[in-house]
Amino acid sequence: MTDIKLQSIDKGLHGSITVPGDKSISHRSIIFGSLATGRTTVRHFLDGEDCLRTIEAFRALGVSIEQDGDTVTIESEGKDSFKEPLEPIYFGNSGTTARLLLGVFAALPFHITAYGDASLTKRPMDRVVHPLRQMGGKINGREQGKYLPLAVDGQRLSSLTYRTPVKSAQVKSALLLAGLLAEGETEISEDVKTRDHTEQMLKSFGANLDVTGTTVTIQGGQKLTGTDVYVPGDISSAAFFLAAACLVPGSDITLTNTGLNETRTGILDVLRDMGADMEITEHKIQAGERIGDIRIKYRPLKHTEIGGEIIPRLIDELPILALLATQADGETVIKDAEELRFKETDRIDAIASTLRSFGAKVETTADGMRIPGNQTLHGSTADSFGDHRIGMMIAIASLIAEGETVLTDAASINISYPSFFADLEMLQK
Ligand code: SPQ
Repeated sequence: MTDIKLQSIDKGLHGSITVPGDKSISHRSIIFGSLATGRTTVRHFLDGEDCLRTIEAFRALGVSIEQDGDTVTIESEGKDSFKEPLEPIYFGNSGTTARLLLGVFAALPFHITAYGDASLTKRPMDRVVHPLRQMGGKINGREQGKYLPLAVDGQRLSSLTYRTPVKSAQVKSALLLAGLLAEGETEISEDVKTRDHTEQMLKSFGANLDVTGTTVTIQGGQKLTGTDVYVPGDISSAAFFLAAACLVPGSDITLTNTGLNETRTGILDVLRDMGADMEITEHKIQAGERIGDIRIKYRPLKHTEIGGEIIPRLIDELPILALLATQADGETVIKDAEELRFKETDRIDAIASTLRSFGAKVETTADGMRIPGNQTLHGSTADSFGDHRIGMMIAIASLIAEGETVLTDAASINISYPSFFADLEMLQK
């Protein structure tokens, strides 16, 4: 447990930073690099706790993975060279590692047991376990396999045609991975498009897949070839500083080399809608991922309504958007975001209780919240509840709260943004 004391600031944020690599893309670079034959070099990899769990899982399968700062080199002969792990695999706090690797483990000829930390042990795994069982997967655990720890008896999987009942890129990705390792053609459809990094990366590792609307079709048995991956800055990490610039008068910052994949840029659409003073310069596409610089200057924000198809495009940004809403010119409504209840914490409750501890009014609903604007925040002792995004939301709130804020369990921020406080300090110079 680490506690950090924070104060409000009276000078705007200035300067330019590149936030660490995208967490979703970093995980996938290790997964696909391990499944591929040959060498994969990953640059600007996120050296955060969650992604390290994915590296450790593949090392336990015998894959050679070397890490030197934010460069990772994977040497693999593909899945046929994997070995049965001798110890249970630890997924830590990482939902992405757990869901995606269950899709891989289900298809390997091994017995593998896996477990997670206290938070992950409460998050539902049946959303991937049920469809994997339809493919012939044998996965067992508490409450019919709903929760970790889980025991996987790898099988030869058959193909699947499936419409996902939950808005989840992790479910889609787990099933595409299982489909890649299965026999026959697997077709996954979703009602609303979720982040598509798995699809982009499959293509850059040489796989063929068809994407038509919100349906992805993949032929099993395809071989992947190692490649080089550059991981763009994580827009979900950038979001905290985009918000800080909108909150602290006089701010003018630029976040360079940030991922601009359209399935992740809902936050930019909402900020524009709220009247943010923002300029985006897109300069490259690498391995299907759009990358560019975002310059943002302080300007008071308007209230808004966030719901419908945009939700999966900004799901991880809702904690920081809720903080912004407290400073907008009227009531902001967030709806259709029931998935927030299945994250590292129940984020609807965690956001509300955190903002209330700063003295703000928030009304929660089953799938979102209503947040009045023009609220004065008062420094508070606030716990991250072990949730990195709540921890960073508290740190940004402290910049405008009257008096001192004490952030308890600040270490959770290492999950996705180990250099968060160093970057915040840099923008205050
Ligand atoms: O990996 P984890 O713990 O699930 O991380 C979170 C986060 O806030 O970093 C969610 F708690 O991001 C998920 C995201 O919400 C990462 C992700 C992915 O990489 O595929 C997809 C989203 O989850 P889901 O449940 O919508 O598939």
